[in-house]
This record gives sequence, C-alpha cells and structure tokens, in this order.
Amino acid sequence: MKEMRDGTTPPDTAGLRLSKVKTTAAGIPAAVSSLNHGIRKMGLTKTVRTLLMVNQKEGFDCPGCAWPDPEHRTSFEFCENGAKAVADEAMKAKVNASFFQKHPISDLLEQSDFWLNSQGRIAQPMIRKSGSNHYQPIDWDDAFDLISEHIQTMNHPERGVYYTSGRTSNEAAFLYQALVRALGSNNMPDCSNMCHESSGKALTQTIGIGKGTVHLDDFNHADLILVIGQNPGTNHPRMLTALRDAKKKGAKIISINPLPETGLQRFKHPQDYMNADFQTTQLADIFVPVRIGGDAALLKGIMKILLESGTLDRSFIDTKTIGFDKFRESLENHTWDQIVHDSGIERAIIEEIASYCDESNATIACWAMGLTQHRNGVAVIQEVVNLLLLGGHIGRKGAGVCPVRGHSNVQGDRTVGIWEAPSESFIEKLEEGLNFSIPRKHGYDVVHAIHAMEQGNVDVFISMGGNFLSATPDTRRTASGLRNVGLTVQISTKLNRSHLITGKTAIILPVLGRTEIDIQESGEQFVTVENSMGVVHRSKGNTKPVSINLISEPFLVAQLGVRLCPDVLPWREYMRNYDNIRDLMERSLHGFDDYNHRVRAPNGFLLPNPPRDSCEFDTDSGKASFTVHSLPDVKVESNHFVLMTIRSHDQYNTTIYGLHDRYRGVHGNRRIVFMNALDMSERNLKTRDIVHMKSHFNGTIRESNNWIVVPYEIPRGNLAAYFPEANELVPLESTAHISNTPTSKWIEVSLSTSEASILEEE
Ligand SMILES: Nc1nc2c(c(=O)[nH]1)N[C@H]1C(S)=C(S)[C@@H](COP(=O)(O)OP(=O)(O)OC[C@H]3O[C@@H](n4cnc5c(=O)[nH]c(N)nc54)[C@H](O)[C@@H]3O)O[C@H]1N2
Ligand SMILES: Nc1nc2c(c(=O)[nH]1)N[C@H]1C(S)=C(S)[C@@H](COP(=O)(O)OP(=O)(O)OC[C@H]3O[C@@H](n4cnc5c(=O)[nH]c(N)nc54)[C@H](O)[C@@H]3O)O[C@H]1N2
Ligand SMILES: [Mo]
Repeated sequence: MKEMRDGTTPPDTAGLRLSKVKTTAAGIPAAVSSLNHGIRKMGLTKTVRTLLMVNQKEGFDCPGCAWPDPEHRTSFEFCENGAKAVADEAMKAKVNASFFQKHPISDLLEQSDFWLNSQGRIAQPMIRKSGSNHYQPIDWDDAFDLISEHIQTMNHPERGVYYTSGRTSNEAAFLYQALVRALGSNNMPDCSNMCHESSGKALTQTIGIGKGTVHLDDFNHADLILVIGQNPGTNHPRMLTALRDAKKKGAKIISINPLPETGLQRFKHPQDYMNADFQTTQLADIFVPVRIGGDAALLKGIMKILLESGTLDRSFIDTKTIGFDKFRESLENHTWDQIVHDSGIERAIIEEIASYCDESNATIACWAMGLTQHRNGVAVIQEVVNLLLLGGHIGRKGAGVCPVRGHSNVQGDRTVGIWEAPSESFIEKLEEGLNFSIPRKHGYDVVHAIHAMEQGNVDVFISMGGNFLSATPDTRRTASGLRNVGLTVQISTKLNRSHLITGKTAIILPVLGRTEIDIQESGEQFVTVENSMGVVHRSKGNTKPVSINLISEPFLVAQLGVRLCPDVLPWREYMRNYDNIRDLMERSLHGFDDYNHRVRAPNGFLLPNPPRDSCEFDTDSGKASFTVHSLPDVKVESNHFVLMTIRSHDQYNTTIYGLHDRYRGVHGNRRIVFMNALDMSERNLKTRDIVHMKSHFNGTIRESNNWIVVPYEIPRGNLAAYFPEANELVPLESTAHISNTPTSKWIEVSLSTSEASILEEE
C-alpha cells in the first residue's frame, strides 16, 4: 500500500484568479450567492422552504453563527453565509456504503477539503476495521456495543477523551457531559478551547462572568462601538445590520484590524432593495490598521491619554472596582515610542481614538479571534475591560463587553457543562440534579488531549461533531497522535479529514442536522440553544431527514448511556421525550428554573447576567477588577514575518463551501499568502510567485511548501493565510497564557523560494 498522506491538505496551487478587493458588503451579490448555493445543493423548492424557516420563532436556529435574533423578525432573518450553512447541511447528495467502497481512505486523503465536503451528507454508520483502507457499513446496535466494549475495557476512565464542537444542542451536550462524568472523568475538550477560551478566562477574573454583558438592543443605545480583531462581514454578517442601525442612530464605529475587512467599510442590506432603498451605509468611522499582536500597545496608548486628559467615571471606579491605583501607576511605565512601535499606529491616530472614547457615554467593545488567539489573549482582553471600566461602561445601557461567539451553540454547550475544568459551584449544583458524585480532577483541554494522544495515553476518542484533526494546531503531530488511539468515533453530518486520519479502529456515526425533523416516541421534538448574548431559545428542524438511517444526537448519547451506565439515569425517558432532559437540566444547572415552560416563549428567555442586570460582579471582592499587564514581546527575528490564519468568505471553519473569497478578490485557490506589496518588492517577489514557509518556535521548525503570494493591504512584516490549510505551521506548544488557546493569529515564519533561500538568510 502506498504511504498515506500525513493529514495536511494537498498543496495544490492551480486555478487562482484575482479580482478587485470589494468595498461594499452584502447587497445583491450576497442575495444571489445565497440562492446559488441553495439551489445547487438542495433544489429550488427546498431552498425556498428551508430558508424561510431560518431563525423564525417556530423554525430552526441558523447553524451559521451565534449572533442573536431581533425580537421582531422579518421573513429574511438569515445572511448569505447562513444560507450557505443551511444549504450545505440540507444538501441532497449522500455519502454511503457504495461511496466508501469506491474510494479507499488513502485516495480520499489526497482530495481537498472542498471536495470532501461536497460529496454530501453521511447517510449510514460506517466502520473502518483495524488495518483496512476502506470503511464498511455497521449496524447502529453493533456500533454502540463496540464503542461500549472499548470504553469498558479501558484501564482507567482518563484514557477516554470526549470532544465537542459548538453546534451540539443544549440537550445533547448536557446528556453527553453527564455520561462522561458518570464514566469518571472531565476529559471534555471542546472547540471553545481554540476559540473564546481567552475571553471566558479574562472576563471571569475581572467581571465575574465568562460571557458578554450586552444585549442586541444595547446596540441601539451605544455612542461608540469598537470592533477589534473581528471580521463580521464574513463571519457574523447579521451583525452588520445591528451596526448599520446603530450608525443611523448616531453611534461611531471604530474597526481595529490589520486588514481593511470589507464588511466594516460599506454595507448594503439585501432586503433594502425591496423598499427601493439603494443607499449603502459607511460603517467604520476610523479604520485602525494595527500590527498583528499590537492591540495591547494600542489600548495602553488610548488609556494613557484618557488618564492624562480624559473624563473618568470616578464614582463607578470608586464604588464598583478595585485595583485602579496600581493600574494607573503601571501605565506610566510604557513609553510612547514603544506604544507606537508595537502597535504600528501613530500617536495622532491613537489620540483621535481616545477622544472618541472620551466623548462616548456608552461604549460597546466587540471582539473575536483577532484577540483571543494570541499568547497574551487573556491579558489583551483584560485591557479591553480596563478601558471600559475607566468610563463605567459595564452594567449601563448601550455599553459593555461583547465577545462575539463563533459556533451557533458554543456558548450554550459551556453553560450546560461541556467544560474540562468545571468550577466547584457548578459541580455541586450538577450533583444535586444528577444524584451521583462528579469527579473533581480537571480533564484535558484540546492541546492537552493531543499531548496525551502523542504519549499513547488515550484508548478511546469520541468527537461530538467537529473536525478535530483539521481544526487543531500542528496538523502532522495531531495526526500522529490520533493514529495512536485505539478507537476513534466521529459523530458527524459531513465528511471531513477527521474521518480519514483515525485511531486503529474508526467509526462514523451520522446524525440529524439542525434543519431536519426529529421524531421520537412521544412525537416531534425540538432542542434548545443559547446565542452569543445569553438568550436560550428553541430550534426545530422542518425538512425531511436526508436518510432514514440518521438518529438525533440526544438519542445517540442516551443509547450509549443505556449500555455504559444503565443505573445512573433513566436514559430511555430522555430518548422518548426531550422535555425529560430539560427537567433534569432544570434540577442540575443554575438559571434554568421552569425551563420547559420558559423556553416555549416565542423569544425564549434570558439567562441571568449580574454585571448587565444589576451592575454586580461575582468576583472574590464583589467588584470588577482593573488588571496590570506588561506588553507582550512582539519582536521576531529580522527577516521573519508574523503570520495570522484567517477565514475566507466561503468557508465555515474547516468546512469549505467554495473557493471564492469574494470580498478579498481571491478565487479558485486557497493556498494563498497575503503580503504587503513593499515587503514583496524588497524580496523581489511578484504576484503569484510560489513560496515555502517555515514556522519557528523555541528552536523547533515546521515546514509547509507551495504558497501563492498575493499582494494585499496588510501591515509590513505581517502575513495572512487561510485556516485550516496553514494549521500545519501552528506549533502545538505555542498557546495563550492561562487559556491555553493555540496562537493561531501569531506564528513566526520565514519564507523561501525554490530557487534560493536568500529570503531567509539575507
Ligand atoms: N461564514 C462563517 N461564519 C463563521 C465562521 C466561519 O468560518 N465562516 N466561523 C465561526 C467561528 S467558530 C468563529 S470563532 C467566528 C470567527 O470570526 P472572526 O474572529 O471574525 O474570524 P477570523 O477569520 O479568524 O478573523 C479574525 C479577524 O481578526 C483579525 N486579526 C488577526 N490578528 C489580529 C490582531 O492581532 N489584532 C487585531 N485587532 N485583529 C487581528 C483578522 O484580520 C480577521 O479580520 O466566526 C463564526 N462564524
Ligand atoms: N489555525 C486556526 N485554527 C483554528 C482557528 C483559526 O482561526 N485558525 N479557529 C478555531 C476555532 S474559533 C474553532 S471554533 C475551531 C472549530 O473546530 P470544529 O468545531 O471542530 O470544526 P468545524 O469545522 O466547525 O467542524 C465541521 C464538522 O462538524 C460536523 N457537523 C456539522 N454540523 C453538525 C451537527 O449538527 N452535528 C454533528 N454531530 N456534527 C456536525 C461536520 O461533519 C463538519 O465536517 O477551529 C479552531 N482552529
Ligand atoms: Mo470558533
């Protein structure tokens, strides 16, 4: 047998087309693109029927992002990229036994992520037996028995690892964590470890809750909205509507980002054309092209000015916070030279931003992966908190922190217990409801799980959704770790690379998606989810499942429960009627009183949020806390670059819908490295030249060949490439302090061409 690919994506450099970078987001092209994706994958009738149920009160929650729904909804509560997510899930093509018979695993590994995903919905359970190069069908019962046997024969409960991606409903996630804890471990890494973990940690320490403190309506009352390290035009398109509405009411918007992302320039809501409104709205008042990793310096600069000449909210600082004096002193240690150098932003611009901050009576700070995936991810978010605390912008209408979540239920999954490091108060409440004792020892997060696999300490790995191989850092190492595992189980909807790089035995369990009708013994079921702003609401699919062989995630977990620990919970009751799961959740979680009743309200209900509700802080001191941080070291070797890995407009994380990064003008190929034109000419590089990249970390080197250079408006010394192709360059050990999140936005790299290594050595 020929040697299998190592889990990285094939480095194909053909087919690239470049067009002009777009300056207006959404508009007609977005509406056309939604329909195109839908009709191609689902057909016309299903497209119309499905899209009209997205985010409706009686419909399903969009599997796209976690942006909240307005109270008064139109029939058009989805965006271009939400429509793509829906079409991608509800597509008609199927991956079944004959597909796997035709395609050996070694061949599938040579295909692109785009090709793998376009093959269709996985339609029946499959098994790859040890040593085989093919998947073959397996019955559901046999699959459950085999998984249970593997778990029961582990030497220790900690040899099992149970990953969760963020689409899992509250009900499925709650049962899953109950099962894992009944088995005796907290080994529950999740996608959040690679995503907003830094936000959760930063906010819990400073304001006593690991979530945002604003509501959608706060956007209507804000004077100033900071959008830091986030590309909403692509990743949270419905946020642009909120920004536009805020703007119409007079809010100012500042975008802090190394790239001039299109969505933050001009915006046109596709629906406006129906009202014959052809105006576009300019969103960002100031675009601040910070250098990658320069946000901490920039924020310190802004706060230095505010402390010297701004108006502080003294009564808020005195009564609601601690640590102000130390914080004030610490800012004196940072010189303007360093601030300007590290941020890459001139002092005059920093002064302008500070004056916007000073004039605002209600500031919202939004951020996403541009802040969290850095070594100082926790610290830099705490600088954002410092900035808001100076003006009393937490617990006030129109103001607060707004970490914009990714996966549509990633926040809910954490709320209901998908957490490798649960707090004591969480465990105590859980024990009250579940009636068995919960292990205290913290489990593995994502990075620790990969280390454990590398060391041969994992026998069983179960993945509730997601694509662990491609989403995690250091692809080759993760691949060899996964290959060490005895049994890997992927609970999935679509084919991805984690089905191809597996443990010795591998099982694929296909499940119903969000869009599909879920019928159990007691009738049609709905599930619940929590959006980015703490609203818990229902989600109910309305399309016929793509295959009769699919089961729901809650049903699947309960089936494992019946086999693995039949006596601890009445699992069959949970399969029969999800209301029974929700009753159990009500007894086991804080804030879920009267769950079954309250979640049936048309807009769901709000979870408690002390900072927002009553300006109270559940910290040791009972106050919000200023924190002091030194500036991160942003130096790299001369002639090295800092690389960030970003999403294109045509992907959902590792799911590649298509090859058009429309706003950035890149089409037909994803193996791109964006570079400043001056950096290119200094190195004699032309557009479309092929370069090789090496990443450097603590004396270790990772190599990735064949990247196409594309000039772009990006700060000098910075580069950008797409996730997940560039993950092979992210060192497993390079993680954020405290949150342990991989530093996917800060990778030190050098470049070379095939002809010469001058680029590196000069
Ligand atoms: N269509 C679509 N929607 C999605 C997703 C998707 O893949 N596709 N993914 C979902 C998920 S799970 C998540 S977490 C979110 C992700 O949403 P985002 O965080 O918006 O996604 P990224 O592409 O990772 O973009 C990060 C942004 O940070 C900027 N950036 C990078 N480094 C720095 C820095 O040092 N400082 C600053 N200020 N900016 C920086 C980049 O230029 C980029 O604009 O989107 C969610 N929604
Ligand atoms: N270099 C780099 N790495 C990153 C990031 C980055 O910016 N740069 N971002 C990180 C972030 S923010 C995140 S959140 C992670 C994402 O990591 P994951 O959540 O693990 O990855 P996804 O690509 O979202 O997972 C896609 C797969 O989920 C399955 N799926 C989809 N819907 C369902 C469903 O309803 N049920 C089930 N059971 N399965 C389903 C499909 O099989 C699909 O192939 O990646 C992280 N990795
Ligand atoms: Mo994410």
